[in-house]
Amino acid sequence: MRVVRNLNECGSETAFRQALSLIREEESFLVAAHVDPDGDCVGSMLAVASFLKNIGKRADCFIPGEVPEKYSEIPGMEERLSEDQVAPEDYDVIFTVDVPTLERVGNIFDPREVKEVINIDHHPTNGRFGSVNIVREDASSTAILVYYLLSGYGDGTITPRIADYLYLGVVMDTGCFRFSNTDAESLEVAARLVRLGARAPEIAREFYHMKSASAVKLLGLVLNRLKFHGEGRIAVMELTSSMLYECGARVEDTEGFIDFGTAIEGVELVAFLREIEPEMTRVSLRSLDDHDVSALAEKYGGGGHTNAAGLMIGLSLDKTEELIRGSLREMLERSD
Ligand SMILES: [Mn+2]
Repeated sequence: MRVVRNLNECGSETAFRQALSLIREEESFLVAAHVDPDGDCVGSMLAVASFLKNIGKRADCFIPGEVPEKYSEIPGMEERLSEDQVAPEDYDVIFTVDVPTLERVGNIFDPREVKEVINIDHHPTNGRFGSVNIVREDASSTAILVYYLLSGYGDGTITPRIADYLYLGVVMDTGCFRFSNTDAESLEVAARLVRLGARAPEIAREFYHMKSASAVKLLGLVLNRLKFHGEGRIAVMELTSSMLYECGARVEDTEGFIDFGTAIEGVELVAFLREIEPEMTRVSLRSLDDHDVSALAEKYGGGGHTNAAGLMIGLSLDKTEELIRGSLREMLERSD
């Protein structure tokens, strides 16, 4: 049985130690998230920033671009800086949280032109661009790694509010403890966070389960158009711009739709295609078991994890559907 590893056993003892000494020695920190931030990214960012402030440091948060509405109202988010307000070279340390590549953080800084970068992440595609890299691919969420880091600083660093932030990260990245990355470590860290004051049922409902009325209508349309291939082992979902418009829904309302595909008995591979422009389609991929969708995503310039990945293709929705359907069929054939 795998047990929670403590800080020293976390696979990158040196990185944790270096990060902690930077935290002790330096004064000003910029905590940066990735574009289209998810719950893990937002929760990890707010946890780090809130902790730094609690120990008397100067800490600002930065997210490139828009933030989904449900995350924008979390306490702490109102202080985040936008691209035109942020001056990365003014800080002693830049923390990147859940950020695999500099492109994902909007290229707001060049690692050679800033003092220190602490890169804390769990993406297999992480570019190790930091002066300190706390990167563990087998961690279910970045929030878990932040939990270790903050606990390593000393007792009492994780306030109930910080526990909420970190719990949000674990919940969203494990699909409320259902995805294949849900392991003993995730559950044990979650239990510790609940003991430290995280409001488990409220967070699961507010951020994971609850949807707006227009989102549910849109889900109905998407499910209506769901198609199966490969004897029911592949499910393809599609969303056109006009479907969004028809329901008065926003793109962020589609978060979690793809999980309805993986919930279907017999389905092993799911693609969710979203029309961005007439010749631009966003593809989200999910797989069960050993099917590696990150390899497919990387082939087209995307990335992700074995069982969850994404990419953008400069093709129409129909052309993309053809291409992805073919690739998924091949993936099944190879595995048989
Ligand atoms: Mn994450």
